[in-house]
Amino acid sequence: MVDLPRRSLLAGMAALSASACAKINQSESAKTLFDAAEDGHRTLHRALAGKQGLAPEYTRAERSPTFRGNGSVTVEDPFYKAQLAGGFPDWRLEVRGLVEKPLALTLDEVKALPQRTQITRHDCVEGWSAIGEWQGPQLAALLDAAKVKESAKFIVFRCADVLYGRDYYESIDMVDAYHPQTIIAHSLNGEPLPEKNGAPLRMRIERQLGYKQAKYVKAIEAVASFADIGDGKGGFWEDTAGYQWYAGI
Ligand SMILES: Nc1nc2c(c(=O)[nH]1)N[C@H]1C(S)=C(S)[C@@H](COP(=O)(O)O)O[C@H]1N2
Ligand SMILES: [Mo]
Repeated sequence: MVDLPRRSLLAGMAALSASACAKINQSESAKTLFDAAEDGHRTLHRALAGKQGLAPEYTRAERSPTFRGNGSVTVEDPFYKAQLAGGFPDWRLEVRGLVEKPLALTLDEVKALPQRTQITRHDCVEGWSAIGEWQGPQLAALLDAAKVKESAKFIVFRCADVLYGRDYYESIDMVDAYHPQTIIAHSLNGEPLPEKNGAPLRMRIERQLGYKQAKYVKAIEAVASFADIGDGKGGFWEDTAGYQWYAGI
């Protein structure tokens, strides 16, 4: 029952991004239509899944033997490189923006929060999937600790890597930010995250596609709008390739 709408939505999205996306984006009226279609997809997806519906979880036996790296698989920043070599002793995860209590947490502090472990399937628009076991605190715990203000409407993830000359970033709305399966993971299959998969911390937002799963997260920012960030579309691939901001599976 649940699988059927999920598959047809994914197939529909793949068809849309493969064929129509680039052309549709060219005219303003078509752009409005495209946005309306995206809103429609979000509404439909939320209606089908329920506001806090869970993405499927799998057993340990179903985990993929290897979890490939995609997009950036290394980070060039010298501070990052030095930290990676030493186990990230001086790495800080910032929680900032529209919050009453900005935070700068060590990796140990992130690991000391209540943890969630989930075995989920990652779907990349490029046409591959992998099942992995992720562990980390729920994003909600960090947002609650920082006391996010009422005026915040989105959460932006700032990453340490530069891809094709641009800082990678992503953003989600508050429904996904507080979703129980939205975690900031420090481990994959029981081991600290390898560099290729986003060490030391990467997002898991399980009801959305691969490009939303920001790796190398150095800051979590609560904002009222992402119009002034990057090209204003809410993420690296949204800005550079016209990918949909809401990438529900
Ligand atoms: N910071 C950052 N996050 C990123 C990317 C990236 O290049 N940089 N690539 C995205 C894409 S397109 C996918 S499919 C997944 C890949 O995650 P993996 O490398 O762990 O397989 O990370 C996403 N998050
Ligand atoms: Mo991807």
